[in-house]
Amino acid sequence: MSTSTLVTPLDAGAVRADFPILAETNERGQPLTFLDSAASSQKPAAVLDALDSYYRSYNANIHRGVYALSEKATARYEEARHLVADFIGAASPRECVFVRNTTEAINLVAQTWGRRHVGPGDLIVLTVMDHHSNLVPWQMLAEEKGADLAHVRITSDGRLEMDHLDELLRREPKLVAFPHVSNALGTVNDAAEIVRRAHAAGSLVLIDGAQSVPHLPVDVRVLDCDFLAFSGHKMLAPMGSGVLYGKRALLEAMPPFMGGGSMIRKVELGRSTWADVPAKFEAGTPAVGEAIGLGAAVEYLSALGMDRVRDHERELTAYALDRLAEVPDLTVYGPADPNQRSGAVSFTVGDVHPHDVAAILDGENVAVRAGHHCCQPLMRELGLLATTRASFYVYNTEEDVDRLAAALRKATAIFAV
Ligand code: C6P
Repeated sequence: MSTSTLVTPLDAGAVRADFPILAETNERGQPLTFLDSAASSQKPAAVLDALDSYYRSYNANIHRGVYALSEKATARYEEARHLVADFIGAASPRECVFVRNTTEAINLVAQTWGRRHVGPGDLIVLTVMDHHSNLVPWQMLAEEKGADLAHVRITSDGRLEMDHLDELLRREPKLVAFPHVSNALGTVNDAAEIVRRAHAAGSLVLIDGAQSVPHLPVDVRVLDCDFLAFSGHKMLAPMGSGVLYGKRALLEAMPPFMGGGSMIRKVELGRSTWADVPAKFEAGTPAVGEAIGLGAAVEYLSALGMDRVRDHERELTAYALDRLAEVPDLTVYGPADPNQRSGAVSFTVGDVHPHDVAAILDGENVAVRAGHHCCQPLMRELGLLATTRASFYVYNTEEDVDRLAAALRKATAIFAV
């Protein structure tokens, strides 16, 4: 994790100008304070333009047309794969499979690598803080195969209990899968250390990067993870763009996920052989414009610099934690140290229902998320049904945090907390 002070800070004010939606006001003329980027980020003009330009000027199916338009679309789609590979430090673009989102990426691994390699009595280690997307696919696999699941416990401030991880690793799990950054607690887990320990125990490792790849520098060769799953829509790219990174030898040895066009080498009536990776995992017509949009998003983030993105969010989070501490009866969950957490800040206000808090904030055009954040087991562990969550990104400023704090004070006054 970088604590660089050498780089010039990110100018969030200037960044905002790149996001047309942030200039919108609601019907009461209130500016939009968008604090729900952990659910899905806004999109800069560069991404909107890339999508628009694909559909307006070179929309065509890829990999099969022998005409200029299709060749251009194919080239841009594969260019986007190169950009993504560079962004996460993959050894080759072939290690990056385009999928719809993190959920699909994890299901792909569970249904291909998992079905082939996990058998009765085998152990898969997950964590109590996992999103449903990294719980349910493994539950489905475990049920089918008679395998066992175990979950690393968390400390009272929402960090993984590394001693418990070590205890579970002594059972030599087939796979350890965990969130790099928790969407509900904001915890930044020490991914490199978890990978090191898991590999020493002979396990493969899948990192759920849905909340890390958009927000901090992630290099798969530094982390040495076997798989990394992430969603484009949380990192400035269009919905329907996502990536599964896998080490090439693993991807090559895995059976296909879905069968159909594009993923084959030769089809006979009774049997087929498969294309090379990554095409083997990209059955059917892909989301071409969306992948090209992801390429544009990655270029945009790279130009900002992921160290600067991380520094900006850390500082904004520190500022937010101070402002939120001034709101009566407000409890923040997750680590107190901004160095150990992301800009996803979950909180409750007295015993006011988190949805009611979010509704009052919406009245001020402050957009936050309320609910279990697809982390029901974690909420149960915290003794909660739900939290309200504000989450920050490159375009958020201290002014946004001030508006959040002011709206929260209004909520506490209304509910007489
Ligand atoms: N979290 C939120 O927190 P998809 O829907 O496939 O793009 O991403 C799923 C996912 C997986 N892992 C983590 C850690 C996540 O945070 C998410 C998505 C969103 O608001 C929606 S629940």
